[in-house]
Amino acid sequence: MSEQPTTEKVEKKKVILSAIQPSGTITLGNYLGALRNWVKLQDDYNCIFAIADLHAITVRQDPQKFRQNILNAYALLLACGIDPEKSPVFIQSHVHTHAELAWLLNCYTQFGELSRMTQFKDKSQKYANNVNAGLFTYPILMAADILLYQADMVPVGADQKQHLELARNIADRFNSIYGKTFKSPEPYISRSGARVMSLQDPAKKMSKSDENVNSWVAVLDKPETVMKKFKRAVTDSDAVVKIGEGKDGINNLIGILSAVTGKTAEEIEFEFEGKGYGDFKTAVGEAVVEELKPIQNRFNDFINHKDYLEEQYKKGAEFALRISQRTLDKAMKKIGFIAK
Ligand code: ATP
Ligand code: LTN
Repeated sequence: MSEQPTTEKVEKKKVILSAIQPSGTITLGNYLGALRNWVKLQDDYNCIFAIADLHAITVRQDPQKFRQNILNAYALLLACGIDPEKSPVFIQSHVHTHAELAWLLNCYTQFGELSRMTQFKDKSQKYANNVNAGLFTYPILMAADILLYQADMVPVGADQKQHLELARNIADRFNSIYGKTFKSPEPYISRSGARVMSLQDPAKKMSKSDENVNSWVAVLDKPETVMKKFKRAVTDSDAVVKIGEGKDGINNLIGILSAVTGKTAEEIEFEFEGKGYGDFKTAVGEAVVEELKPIQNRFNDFINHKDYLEEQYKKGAEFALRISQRTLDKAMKKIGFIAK
């Protein structure tokens, strides 16, 4: 006899959605601030992940490199431990509802709100010759990504907090006009690795689109490259391995070592008491190399199985479309569009 459902309400797992742009090669910052946490969340939540390729064209991309970066990002997610059978992984441009909802939400977002986004301010300075409208409306597309899946939580690095607050404001505004349509998402920012800084300018976050290759470590960098980049990392003239004001470079390296080894900052300070920056940088480099080695091996395996990747991103897109279409239809109906 089949089991009777109990009167107890079956606890439904919360929905988690997150995405990463294939705007370059994925960095240690992306890994420690985002990807590594995604992997841990897979058992306890209904996770869905995306490669945000539509977001990436807010900055000019070379077509050939872009295509490669999209596929590499996909393979890297799996290599980090995302299981696409458990947590669908799709490519944003394969799911048309994203661009459609983004248009609708454009009309429920204020110019002033977008003007306050620090990422826009940073990027419009950095790409002063291409301050396109997409760079400005970028957070609206991100809000669409999230709201389409009625996500409860969005695991991201600390730099994305402002965008998430905007997504919540857009959801709340729409809901207050039309009644409950979208779930208001919560940010999920893990403490360790939330903000990895540039190795060359530790006042700035490590960013994969930084032209200075020494400023970031890529998850796929060869061991000797990783070691070289850490050895060149900007520090200070103090020669004391200790967290402190005006010691952004050392603070960052301690943060990285702590995120990778699980040791606390105090333990690290104690371990390196009386030792120079040379030894310390070598230790950070070696720990990062060890962390990345198994990921790189799995990546090489996945990237050589293009059929498998294709099968997974097609399945991911079908799944994503099914869920997201429901939300899009609901929102359009509420606004007053005539159903097809
Ligand atoms: P870009 O340089 O193109 O702006 P990015 O390196 O900032 O890209 P995104 O694709 O925008 O990376 O972000 C992917 C995820 O990685 C996000 O959750 C983001 O918060 C996180 N992330 C990005 N940079 C860092 C960093 N330096 N430290 C911690 N987390 C980060
Ligand atoms: N802008 C994001 C990438 C991104 C994203 C999303 C993150 C695009 N869509 C939806 C979380 C949820 C970033 O991390 N820079």
